[in-house]
Amino acid sequence: PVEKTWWKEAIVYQIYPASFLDSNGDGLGDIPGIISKVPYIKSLGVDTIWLSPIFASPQKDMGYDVADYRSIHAPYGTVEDVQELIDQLHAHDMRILMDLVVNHTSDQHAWFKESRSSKSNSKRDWYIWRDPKYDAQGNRKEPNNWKSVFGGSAWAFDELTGQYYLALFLPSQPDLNWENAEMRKATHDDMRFWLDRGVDGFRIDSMNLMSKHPDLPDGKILNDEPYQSGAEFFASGPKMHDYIREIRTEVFDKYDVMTVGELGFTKDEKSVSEYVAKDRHELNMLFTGDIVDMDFGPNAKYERGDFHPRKIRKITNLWQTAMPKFDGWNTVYLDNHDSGRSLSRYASDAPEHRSTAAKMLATYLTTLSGTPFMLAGQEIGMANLGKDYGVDAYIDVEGQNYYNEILKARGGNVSKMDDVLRELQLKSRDHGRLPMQWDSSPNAGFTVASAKPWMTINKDHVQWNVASQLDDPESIMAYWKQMIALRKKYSDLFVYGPYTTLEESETGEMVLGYERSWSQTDQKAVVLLNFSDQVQTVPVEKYDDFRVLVSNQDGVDLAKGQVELRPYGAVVLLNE
Ligand code: TEU
Repeated sequence: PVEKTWWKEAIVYQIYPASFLDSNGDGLGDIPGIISKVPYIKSLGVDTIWLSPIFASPQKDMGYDVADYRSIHAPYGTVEDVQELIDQLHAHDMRILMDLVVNHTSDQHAWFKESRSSKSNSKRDWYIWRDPKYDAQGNRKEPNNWKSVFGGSAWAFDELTGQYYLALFLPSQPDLNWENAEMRKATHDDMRFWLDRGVDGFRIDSMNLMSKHPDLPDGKILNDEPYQSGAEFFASGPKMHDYIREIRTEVFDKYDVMTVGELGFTKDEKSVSEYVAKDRHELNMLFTGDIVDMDFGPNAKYERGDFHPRKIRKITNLWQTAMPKFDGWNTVYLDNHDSGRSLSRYASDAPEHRSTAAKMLATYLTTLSGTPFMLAGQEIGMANLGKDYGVDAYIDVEGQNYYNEILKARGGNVSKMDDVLRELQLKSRDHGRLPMQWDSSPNAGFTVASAKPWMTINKDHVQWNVASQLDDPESIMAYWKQMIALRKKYSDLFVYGPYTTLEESETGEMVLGYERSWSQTDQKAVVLLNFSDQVQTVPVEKYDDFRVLVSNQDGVDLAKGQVELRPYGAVVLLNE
């Protein structure tokens, strides 16, 4: 039987610090703002928060460019404020995960400033420096053809010493050289700094990019563009597992921590198992990126690639059935700060469907095996910016870089950019970072009305906000609370119980259906989720001794031998 632990039963609420609550009227969220909402978060039934980076940073990538891991970005607060947050959470019997960003730092980090200062500096080798190459005409070229995740070359040239450094994200986010033992030790110390202050674990950013192939070979040529992915040589490299095991023995094993690795590029079952199989003693769980990539294009995120329920069926089945094979564990999630809202991408934010659809997705997130992660605002059905927002509303560097690259290729003709705007409207990282909608007042209660919020407040907050849902038993929030409570009440079944898929032939292609069971008590639940805007009929004769445990629609009558799922309907049946 599966071993039971607190981190398997946790329900995690992701907070994007800039966007949660501004307590001092500067237009940016902050730590005191979060502290003031601990009772609110607790009231949802959530027991753990994951805080995106709050550390000292020039904010070129919203804090994922850390300049000092032991101090706090001043507008967010101080180390003392964070201590207060940790203590408040613990006093409420809750836990906190921090974002551990150690694949790279900011170029403003003291380590990089030293490293860059001269070839003989003692920290030179803490980052990845290489000599230029030259083509036949004598033009300077990058050491290899790898492409940055945010576009362009993954190498930045530094005039001072005439070498390139590797930066897989922005040029201002140089990659650390994990081959260097002293550097590794320094990151271990930084981790201890926070664990000693009571932090309960980490979400590890870009976790599997820490080990690169030592020769840094050219990436496979996939198209005629100047830079190629190269991920086959920088994702899950040869020493990756050594580094994780070292972190475990040096740091994590000395605390009772929860560890969640962000896994990019690596998708196959065997490689994934090597991070989370129980007998490997590496990480507790992962974010496999596939679930947030379901509408990405064939070559790039912002190419068109439409969502179909078949995709979520396939990915859900894959990981739900894979993990038990190697006694591994996983996350269950649909949203984070790196994409559009799942409601707008995989379901519907159209006014007539929005509430039902948000509840349907909540049903998915709370009835699967794994540790659920929700993004703040999901509990009230926050959605993407609407179609009436133009390209100016999109301020994130990833989307902007892509837009500008295509615009340039099309000769700067803005009138030809509708297709790219369409993709930003779905998938831009800005949507996941929209300020929290607390009430219907001019700045949504996120900040005072006189302040200028750091980013657009979705005008739909007038209707979709916390205040309007708090006391409404029919609200999305009430449904979330109910689902979280049910997950806790039936934790054997929903957290630990084996998962069996219902075949497409049984449910139809637009409905995701699965069973959860717990043999010790003979309990069984059946979950039916309609991922379409049409009525779907699913036969349920074989569940004749079941009752409706919960649904986002009324009038479900099992006596008919079938369930008529309304658009985005969700029904959970239980044999009890
Ligand atoms: O993301 C890692 C990553 O691979 C991203 O490219 C992600 O897949 C992409 O943004 C999806 O559109 C992490 C953080 O979550 C992200 O916010 C940071 O920008 C990135 O690392 C660099 O630290």
